[in-house]
Parts: sequence; C-alpha cells; structure tokens
Amino acid sequence: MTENISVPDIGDFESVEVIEVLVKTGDQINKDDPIVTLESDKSSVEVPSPIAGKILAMNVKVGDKVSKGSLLAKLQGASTDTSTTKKNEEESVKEEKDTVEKGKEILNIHSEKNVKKISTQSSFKDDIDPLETEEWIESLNAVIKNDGPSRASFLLNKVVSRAYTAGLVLPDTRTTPYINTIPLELEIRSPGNQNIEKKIRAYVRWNAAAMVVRANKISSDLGGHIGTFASAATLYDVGMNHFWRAKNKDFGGDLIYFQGHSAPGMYARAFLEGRLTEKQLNRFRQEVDSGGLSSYPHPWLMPKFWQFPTVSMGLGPIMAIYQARFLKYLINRGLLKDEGRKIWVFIGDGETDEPESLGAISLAAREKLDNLIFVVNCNLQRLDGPVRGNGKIIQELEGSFRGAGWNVLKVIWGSYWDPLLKADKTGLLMKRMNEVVDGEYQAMKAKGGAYVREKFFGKYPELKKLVSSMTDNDIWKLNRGGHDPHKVYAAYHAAMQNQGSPTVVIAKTVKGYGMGKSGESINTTHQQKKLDEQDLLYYRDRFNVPLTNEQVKNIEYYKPAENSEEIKYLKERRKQLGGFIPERSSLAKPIKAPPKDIFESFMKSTGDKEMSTTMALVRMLTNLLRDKNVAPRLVPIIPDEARTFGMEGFFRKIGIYAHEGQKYEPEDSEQLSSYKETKSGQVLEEGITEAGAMSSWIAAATSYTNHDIEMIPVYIFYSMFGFQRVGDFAWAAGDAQARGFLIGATAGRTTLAGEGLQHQDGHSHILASMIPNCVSYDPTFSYEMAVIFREGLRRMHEKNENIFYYITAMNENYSHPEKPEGADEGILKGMYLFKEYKNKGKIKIQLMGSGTILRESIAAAKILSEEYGVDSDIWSVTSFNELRKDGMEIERKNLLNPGRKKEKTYIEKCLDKRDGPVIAVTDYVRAFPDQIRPYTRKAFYSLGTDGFGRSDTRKNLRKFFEVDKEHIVAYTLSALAKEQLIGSENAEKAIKKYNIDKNKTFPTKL
Ligand SMILES: Cc1ncc(C[n+]2csc(CCOP(=O)(O)OP(=O)(O)O)c2C)c(N)n1
Ligand SMILES: [Mg+2]
Repeated sequence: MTENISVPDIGDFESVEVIEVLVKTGDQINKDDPIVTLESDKSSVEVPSPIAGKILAMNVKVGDKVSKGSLLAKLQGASTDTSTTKKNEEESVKEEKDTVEKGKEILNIHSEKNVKKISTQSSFKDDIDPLETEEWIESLNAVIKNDGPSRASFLLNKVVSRAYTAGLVLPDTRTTPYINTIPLELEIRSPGNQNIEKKIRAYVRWNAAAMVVRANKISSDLGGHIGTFASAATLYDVGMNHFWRAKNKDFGGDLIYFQGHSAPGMYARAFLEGRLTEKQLNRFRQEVDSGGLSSYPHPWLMPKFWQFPTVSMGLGPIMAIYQARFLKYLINRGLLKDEGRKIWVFIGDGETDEPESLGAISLAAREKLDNLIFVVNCNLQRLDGPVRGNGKIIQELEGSFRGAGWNVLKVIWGSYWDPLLKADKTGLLMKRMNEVVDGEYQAMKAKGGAYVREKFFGKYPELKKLVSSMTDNDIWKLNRGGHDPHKVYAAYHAAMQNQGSPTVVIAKTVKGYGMGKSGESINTTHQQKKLDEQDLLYYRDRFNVPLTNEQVKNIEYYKPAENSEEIKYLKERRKQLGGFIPERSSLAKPIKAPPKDIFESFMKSTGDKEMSTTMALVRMLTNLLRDKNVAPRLVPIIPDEARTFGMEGFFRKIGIYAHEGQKYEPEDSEQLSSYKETKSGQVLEEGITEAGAMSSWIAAATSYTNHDIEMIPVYIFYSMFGFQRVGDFAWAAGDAQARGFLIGATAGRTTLAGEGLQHQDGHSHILASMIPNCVSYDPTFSYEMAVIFREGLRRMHEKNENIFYYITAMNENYSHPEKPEGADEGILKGMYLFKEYKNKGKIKIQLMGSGTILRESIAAAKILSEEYGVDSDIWSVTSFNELRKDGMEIERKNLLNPGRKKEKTYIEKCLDKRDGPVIAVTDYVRAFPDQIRPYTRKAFYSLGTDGFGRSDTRKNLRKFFEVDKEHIVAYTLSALAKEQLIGSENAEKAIKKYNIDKNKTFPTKL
C-alpha cells in the first residue's frame, strides 16, 4: 500500500525550512525513523515516519519551505498498528499497579495478632462519658477480633468520612504518638551476635574519638568531631553488619550517603577492617603531604574511598533523592538490571532545616522511590544548641514526611523502656512522652537518673510509682531507640521490605553518647575535639575498651588480633554483604567519541541563514542522537525551559521520562512536538527546581562510578539560574568528579534583552572559573560550539578525564561564518585569530572578544580600519578562563626556574609578534577578561557589563553598558591616544560622533 508522508501539525509556524533530508528513495525505514529535519527561526525538529516501509519517492529537498500538510515522501508499507503500542502502555501501567498492590500485600502486617491492643481505660480528663468511650473501643476490639483488621479499618474510614461530611473537627493524623512505630510484637530481632557487635562498636567509637583527640594534640588547628558519630554509632553499625551490600562483580552495591561529620567513625571501622593503617589514622585532617585522611567525605581527596560529598549540609539528602530516581531511570530505560539496590542517606536533625534537605521529599514519594531510605539522626542538638528546644523535631519531621507520602518509622525508645510501656495501662506514660519538649529531653540526658525521676516521672504520681523500684542508675539506663541495636535492626528490616514509597527512619539518640561530663548531651558537644585524661578514662570504662591506663594516657588505638572473634566476625559480616563500604571504583566502559562528520555541517558557513548558538547546540544534540554509541547515553536535563531553548522536538523524539508512563492524552497530541511522557523516556524534564535538576545532573555525571555506566548528561538552564543559584552543588560536582555538560543558555548580560535585572547573566563564567575541574567556554559561532562539544565528549567520556564542561549558549540569531583553517587548537586552548585587518599597517590593536559581543568587536574593527586607519587582529577568545589557567601555570613554572629559559604562555605565543594594546570586550563583567591581563604583557583595556542588568532592547543595553561597536571604536581610539600612538582628537571626534555622554554615571552605580 502506498502512503503519503506529510508534514504534521508543527504548532505555530506557517512555513519552515527543510534543513536536512535524512532518507532517500529506495531506503527501507522503520516506524519513527526521521525523514527530514525542519527548522523554524527558533528550533529544529525531526519529522518521524508514521509507518515502516520503503521510500518510493522524496518530495522535498534541503532549503524547501514546507507547512502543515506538505507532502514529504511517498512510502510503500503497512499502516501503523497503534493498538499494540497502546496495549503495551496499558499493560505497563497495569503491571505497575499490580506491583504496588503486591507490595501492599507483602507489607500487610495487619494480621490480628499484630494489631496493637487498644486500651479501654482512659485517663484523660476531657472524657465526659468514659463508659460510652469504653463501649466504642470495645466495639472496635470486637470487630478486630471477629472480622479482622481490614474490616476494622474499613469501618473507621467510613466513620471518618461521615464525621468529615458532618463538619466535625477531625483528629490531626500527621503525627502518631511519641513512641516507636514498630510495636514490640512486630519487631524482627537482629540475628547478630550482640556480644561481639557491642565490642566492635566500642572499639570503633574509641578509635574514632582517639583519632580526633590525637590530631588535636598535633595542632588544635586541625579540628574534628566526636559527638556526631558518638550519637550515630549504632545506626551505622547495624547497617554495616547486616544491611549494606557492597559493589562487586555480581551486584551493583547499595549507595550510602554518610553524614559528613561522622566521617571519623567510618575511618575507625575501616581501620579495624584492615583497610586503613594506624599511620593513616594519625594523619586525620593532614592531607597536604599525601596519605592523610580527609576531614569529611571528599571523593576528590580520597577517590578510592568516599563516593558522595555530603558535608555541605542539605546537599546530601536532595542529591540522594535524585540519585534514587536516576537509578530507577536507568532501570526503566533498560540500561541497568533491577537488583533491588538501595540508597541510604544519613542526615542530622539540625540539617533538616536546610531547605534542600526536605525540598524534594514530595518528589521521592511521587516517584515511588522505594529504593530510598533516609535515616535522620535525631540527637536533638545541632551545633549551638537544641534543634527544637520548645518542640519536638521527631514529631515535626514525622508530619512532614507522612504528609509527603513517605513510610515513616520512628525509633524513639530502646528496649529498656518496653516493660514500662507495657505496664502503662492508662496511656499516661505515653502522654508524658508526648508532652515533654526536646529541650527538656536533652537536659535529662545531661543531668542523670535522679533528675529524670524527678522531672520526667515525677510530674504524675502514677508514673513516679511506676519507677519506684528502679534505682537512679536503672532510670539512667532507659535507652533511646537509636542506641538499641535491636530497635534499629527492626526499623532497617522494615525499611528494606517496604514497597511503593520511600522510607524515613527517624531515630532518637544522644549527642556525644558516652562522653560523660566532657560532652554528653550538652550544648557544647558538637565542637568537643579534645578529651583530657580523665575524660578518656571515663570513655574507656563506659564502653569497656580493653586498654590499660597507660595506653589510654597515650591515646593508643585499639585493634584486636586478626584471629580474634571480633575481627573475624566483622570481616565475615562484610564478606557476606559482598565487600567493604565505603569504596569508590568504576568499571564503566568509555564511550567512543562520535566521528567528525556528525559535526561537519557546523564547520560550514550558514550563509544568510541566521541562528543562535543555542539552536546550533540543539541541532548538534539531535545529530548526536543518531550516533549509536552516544545516543542512548545522552541525558538531556531541562528545568521547564525546553521551549525557551527550542528543545520541544525532544519530547516526542526521545520521550520525557515518567515512571508511570502517560495516563492522559496530551492536549497537543496532534502536534509533531507533543508532550510525550513515557516510562523509557530519555529527557529529564525536572520542572522548576534548579537544585533538583542539578542533583539529577550530578547523579548522571557520576553514573560511571555509582552505576558503572558512563552517561552524558547535558543540563540546559538559564545561565543566571546556574552557578549563582546552585553554586554549592557545582562545587560538590567537582568534588564528586562529575563528567558532563552544563549549558548556560540565554547567556550574556545584554544578549538576553528584555528579561531584566534578575535574568541577565554577566558573571556566571567568573563563578565557573572558581571550580578547579570545570572547563568553561563562551563561544560565538556554531563551529566553535561544535569543536568544543566534540572535544568535551572525547576528554570526558572517551578519555575519562575527571572534568566537567560549562558552555554558554546565546539566543541571538545571526549568520555563522565557516571555520577558519586550523582554528581547532586555538578554539580549545581559549583563543584564535579570527580575522586580520592589514590595510595601512601603521597602528595596530589586538581586539579580543567572546560570545555575541565578539560580533561588536568585528564590526568595530571594520570601522576602525575604514574610517580611522587603525588595523587590528581580531581574536575570538573562546575561554578567558582556560587562558588564565595556562597563564598561571606557566608563570609559576618560570618563577620556580629563574635560571632557565622562560617558557611562553599560550597567550604570549599568540600575541608575541603582534603590536598594539589589547582591547577586550565581552558580555560579562570586566573581571572576566581582566584575568588574562598579566599574561598579555601589553597595555590592556577591558570593556564589560559591570552593574545590574535591566530590560531594554539589545541595542540599547549594549549602548548602556558601553559594549556596542560605537563604544568599542571610541574607547579604542582613546586607548591608542593614551598609549601615545595617535592624537587624542580622533577619540574626541568619535565620542562626539556617536553621542557618547561623558557625564553618564558608571553603570555599577545606576
Ligand atoms: C551548609 C552548611 N552550613 C553549616 C555547616 C556547619 N555545621 C556543621 S555541623 C553543624 C551542626 C549539625 O547539626 P546536626 O545536623 O543536628 O548534626 P549532628 O552533628 O547533631 O548529628 C553545622 C551547623 C555545614 N557543614 N554546612
Ligand atoms: Mg543533631
């Protein structure tokens, strides 16, 4: 059957140009293979074939203009069977539903014996009819007993619905009582040998503290923390002994985000495991001469150990959420096996105040990230004092996480409380637990058993009686859940079983646990890094560490013999769990950089055709999607700005990732660029969250180590909302050795015209330049973009250099020239000679420019040559940042070798034989080109866009910031006068001619 392939609905565009014909007569094609590429003034999009078949004839050629309905090709083939795809999608949605239902079933702990007994006795004064209350409760108990918990839940839901429609005030169900979520009867007991585990924990605690104290004996400059890990030791220990599976040849490994300040504990354990030596421990926080241990988790400094930089608080939690989502993305796209790997994230309770910490928890629930487990260590303290002295951080967090849809597991009380809770028939103990605020809880742990008897139990005579047979020491021993290995084990076990939602374990602990007077539960705990002899003896005794007084005095580490039961046990546990944690490695295969011909079209002149560098980049990405090595690995990341950047063609072509597929027919389904969400979608359309998008990018950019698969993330954003907004993430990306592209689009203070002050970026390159492994470029022409992008692919993804690229792209349309012969090297090094004016040859200037403003310099050069007889060399400076790096390095080398022949910087090599002062102009602040001033060894003048942006036309903005061709001409003439190369009258004339207002205030003051 012969079919006509016509242009589908292409949105608002009347007639668009065919820029590529991708098939020819006789070709056998599949459904969705692209036939042609169409380009409007803003974006380019491929037209896919609606059916499979053989091309009988092509009806268009490059350069033709087409509209909706225009005939593109004739094809011999069968018509599309949409029913199968529909069916597949329906099936996948159904499958998803089934999995969730199955998860619920597995989770169904509602067997009758597991339901908490409901007390019929109420002690609350506001109960005006206790008998009636009892009848209600009895009825409920009877339903549970006779008809089962499901029926009881059903009835309660009905009652609640009725109450709602009757307008009653309903109970606030955001929080549950201040007790453990998992009742004693449902606790899964730890199968571990508690005796041995307790000893191991004690040695780890001791060695962690000893390491910090030793470092501070060397110098108190070194710092360190004891209190954080002391409170979290059990939380980590249970994970290490029973849950966290390492990466090995058979399994991808769980990923653990350790809380930054608990790093000493991880080193202490690695020491017992034989992975770190005593010598290394002695070099905690002394990294300058290699072999030291980094203060916090820094993959850059300990690349075989740490995986995730977490110490800038708040970054860890959100990066981990997007990590968990990215893992599902890789699985759903068929790039990775689903092995049930988990992402564990340790967070301080104080840290939860960071907006980033909780900022993406609703996404985690929405995406059903049941591979994600947060553990919030609620020691009730942060650095200066209590986290919520007047409130309850655990309840507050429970409300937030429950509200967001998480599975919340509170681990508040340890086993010593169990008999008391059991004996609490009236609920009075629970009531007391609920009413005490965190400030009081903290004070109680600081002040001892007698104080707790008085302040906690003493409030109600019944409670005082409850503990009357207990000594003060017994009361003191009433432990918190986070220090009880069984309670922690039970919670972790439940977290591992949970399906369909992320889990948060909220554990209550004591800051500085075991430190006694020197730092247990006191406000100064956080910064305690020195322990005197008495403190150390106390610590040793508290945890029974087998060291003599003399050894304690010498702050010796304790490590039992290799054949001791503790070391054997510890190693065996890790063996069972697949290896050691943390450990960083990569088994990823490099991606072969695409052949040059993929970029060939960008090397030619576009003739009259105008386009922006953003369009060129998007076209490049479209071409890359045809390269079989690169295509599946590209991860386009967009924060709700695809249309701004002309990328809407990607929606249909590669789909938007959506774990549930698309449950609706999009409004624009008839259009070529319709909004297509799919489970195997490739585009990460993040919505309005730069922090989230950046976290996604980091997950993809470190996929080579965390998932052993090299990915190529390309995150495109408004450049102003890049480094300035998420600078700390970019820094963490550098630490994590991210590899990928950050594209600062709509860049340049005057190039993004109307958007105004908050949008116009004139400094992102300066911010980027501060990150040592960030390579940045501000290209002007599409061939520069192509050369830079290809080299980025080669360096990062084929050669596996641990660098990442920041490239600015602009939205100004202009025509692009052909790549000058031999320009590649200079494009990559940071500058190349774009054009030379050699008319009269007497007076010469070196014009430098980047981004769109280079075009103003090019125009100015023509005026200078034709009207003023000033010749110029025009340098396209693709990267002032790269030039500076080279300049600094060579200068240092020369200074260190004063007797040797001086090496030349790349800038010197370029400018050596060229005369005249440098005039550097960019769309950025002057500090950007000023970076290379010392290495040019010439008089140097820079023009730039210092000051707040504002909305206006490009022309007016360039005039305002004095970076248009007229200002360049006038300032150049003036600079030449200053250098006494010409008379000042030329400049005066030009200033007059171009109506330049000498009295205008400097733009930074406007
Ligand atoms: C973004 C950021 N701000 C501030 C700090 C400094 N800081 C380090 S630890 C800390 C207190 C942490 O308290 P919490 O989160 O409760 O952890 P804990 O040590 O109590 O487990 C602070 C403010 C930091 N590391 N990162
Ligand atoms: Mg805390």
